[in-house]
Parts: sequence; structure tokens; C-alpha cells
Amino acid sequence: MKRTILLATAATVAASAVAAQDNIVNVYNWSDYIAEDTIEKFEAATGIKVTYDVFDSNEVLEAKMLTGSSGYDVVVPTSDFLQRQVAAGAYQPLDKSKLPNLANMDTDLMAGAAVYDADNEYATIYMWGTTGIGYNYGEIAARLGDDYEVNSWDLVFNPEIVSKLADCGVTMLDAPTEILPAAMNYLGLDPRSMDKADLEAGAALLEIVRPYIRYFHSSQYINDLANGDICVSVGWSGDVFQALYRAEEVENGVEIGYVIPDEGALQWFDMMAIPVDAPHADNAHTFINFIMDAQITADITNYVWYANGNAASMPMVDPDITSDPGIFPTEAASAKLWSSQVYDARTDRTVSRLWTKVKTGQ
Ligand code: N2P
Repeated sequence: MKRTILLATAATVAASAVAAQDNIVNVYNWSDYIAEDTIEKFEAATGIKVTYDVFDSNEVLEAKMLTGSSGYDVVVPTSDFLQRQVAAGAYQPLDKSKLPNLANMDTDLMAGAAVYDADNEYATIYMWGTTGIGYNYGEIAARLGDDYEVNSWDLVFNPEIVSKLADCGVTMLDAPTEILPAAMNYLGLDPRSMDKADLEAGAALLEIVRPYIRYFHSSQYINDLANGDICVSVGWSGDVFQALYRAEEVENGVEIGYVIPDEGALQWFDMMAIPVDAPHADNAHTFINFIMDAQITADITNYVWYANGNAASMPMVDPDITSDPGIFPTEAASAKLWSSQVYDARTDRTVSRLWTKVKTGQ
């Protein structure tokens, strides 16, 4: 009798130890992409402990997703990468019965995301934005004149102009599927083209301006812009605004602007998805549903300066953000935005070969 009770107790202890151990969710998100208190609030509300890792490159995330066994429960690929990874079997369909907050999402934006993920079967929008130009007003005025208005990709793709800025630091994202199309678009080519000759023309333009580019990196530029260590970055909308406000906070006199150039820019959606082998798929759904809470999403947008796809959150988003054309583009600017093309394997190989050449000069 006593022995049975002891055994039962041991089993109970073991079971709760396993439960405690399993009460976690492993999240892999972009750097500088969540509010300060989001994780804390999720843990307090659900008792689920979050392991939170960050990346700054779709290629890095994709390598992990295609290899499998990443251990992650929630990841945030951009929609074109999501589509290719879904096709490779990397994700599980969302169980929408566990995501009541899907009702908060903006139907038009979700329809936009569905171009890459039919019926939004595998993912929901986390944030969205554009890939444009961040710049330091004072440094540009000093080199190009007080009247120079930054509204064109000339700033980084016209050798006569970018060469005058090289000394104050020009950077670009290390994101070949975003930078090459911008160069192609500047040349008057279709930014969505998968034609090898078009991609090569974009790369050739990049090689011409390459001597004036200080670095290709996708997260370091936020601090560098804010500190005045660089003066121009081809970067992501919210990241540039984060730099702008960091500089304002420390009152270092650095004034930053963000522009969606007149020739147009890439608009992208970052999507929350659950890997097919996620160890804690239930908790992943709880996490995704929590993020889609209107107030939680509004808090994230208010902190990271990225637009979101959550219609219910809009009344809680700071009017300075909803009215900023760099974050929510005007209709005229929207008409010029393009969305990513999903590259087939051959194009993908071409692009990574060209990109290595652009970056290393070989
Ligand atoms: C956040 C970058 C997210 C945008 N730092 C990239 N899709």
C-alpha cells in the first residue's frame, strides 16, 4: 500500500516536472522587432516561458527551416520566403480554432499576404513595411547642398551622387532579394524580373557603386545612423524610425529621415508561422494568438515603428505613426510599391552568386 502511494507520488512529481519543462515556447524573430514588455506580458498571462532568439536575414532563417529540427515553435519569414519554405514542407497549417484573434486582422492586408500563402493557411501577418532610404539631413546638406531633396534612389545608385557621400558612410542591407530588385527598378527594369540578364544588370550597377558602400549589414545600421557614424542606409522603414528616435532621445543633434523614393520601393509582409516539427505547437498557437491581440500589436507598432496587419489595433496606434507616410505610405506612394517575386531554385542560385560577387568584388 505504502509503496503504491510512493510510486504514485513519484509519478505525479515526474509528470509535473515534464509539464513544467514543456511549458515553453521557442520564438525566432527579427532583431529590433518587438516591444520591451511583450514577452513579459505573454509569460504573465499564460505561464508559458519564452525563449527568444533573433536573426536579421531571411537566408539565415531559411537555412534553419530547410534543415529542420531547429527547435523553434514560432518563426517570422517574409512572405516570399514563406511561400518557398511552405512548398518545401517546412511548416504546419495553422489550427485556426486556436486563433480567435484572427478576427482582428485586416482582411485586405491578409488577402495581400494570401498571394504567397493561399487562404492564409500557414501564417498570419506580424508586421509589414518597405525597403527605402534612411539618411542624415545634416550630412546630406553638407555634401549635396541645403536644397537637395532626398526623394530618389539617385542617392545610392547614381555614382556621381553616392561618391560624394562615401566619406560619411553609406550602407545597404545584406538582403540580395531586396537590393538587387531596387537596382533593377532604378535602371527601368521590372524589379520582379527573374530574367538572368536583368539580374546581372542590377548587379553590374551595384558593382559600380560598390566602392562607395561602407558595409552590407541588416541590423547594425540602426545604431550607426542614430550615432551619426553613417549617413545613408538602404534599410527597413521601422528600423530607420528607431534610429531617428534613438537620436532624438539622446539629443545628439543627429536628424534622420526615411523616404520611400519616387521610383518606388519594395513592400513586404513578415509572417508568423509554425515549423512542421515545432516541439510546442500548442504553445506556438497561444503565442501567435496573443500577438494578434489588438493592444499587444498596437504596443509593438508603437515601439518598433512598423505597420501591422491588425485592423483592431489601429485605434491604439500612435497617430504620429498612422499619419507618417514613411510607415503608412500615401496612396500615390503605394501605387509605386512592388512586392517580392518568389525565386525558383535556378534564379535563387543566380542571385546568391551575383550577390557574393557584389559584396566581395569577385
Ligand atoms: C526588423 C527588421 C524586420 C524587417 N529589424 C525585415 N523584413
